[in-house]
Amino acid sequence: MDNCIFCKIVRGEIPSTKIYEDDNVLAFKDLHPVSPVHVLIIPKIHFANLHVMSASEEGLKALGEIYRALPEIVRLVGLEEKGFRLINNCGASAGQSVMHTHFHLIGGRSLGTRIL
Ligand code: DGP
Repeated sequence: MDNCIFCKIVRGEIPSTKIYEDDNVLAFKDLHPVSPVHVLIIPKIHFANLHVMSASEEGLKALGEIYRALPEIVRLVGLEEKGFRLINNCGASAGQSVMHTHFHLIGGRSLGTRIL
């Protein structure tokens, strides 16, 4: 996708602080962190959101690749013992501002028991 910010990050056209990369998955630091650890995990293939992604075999495969990479990403950011929150905002009214599926990996401080 030519004008997608995260596709540009995948292609190296916009700089990012990479945490993890493999053939299918990229993890990089969020530009506006809300916690000491705030990493975005994305599929390299463009899917507009999680709902769209989950509706195709290609998307389900890409989701599997993200979950396959998750333990290593968590290890790299030092959250294995501390724990973390994994968030996906799906759609504009859920707060999704970049229309390329991404998961927020958040941790490094107490996040409390409430989701909102
Ligand atoms: P969401 O609201 O769920 O769509 O989250 C989008 C996140 O993407 C938001 O926390 C800020 C982050 N972000 C937006 N543009 C860039 C960028 O160019 N680089 C990086 N590293 N993060 C970005």
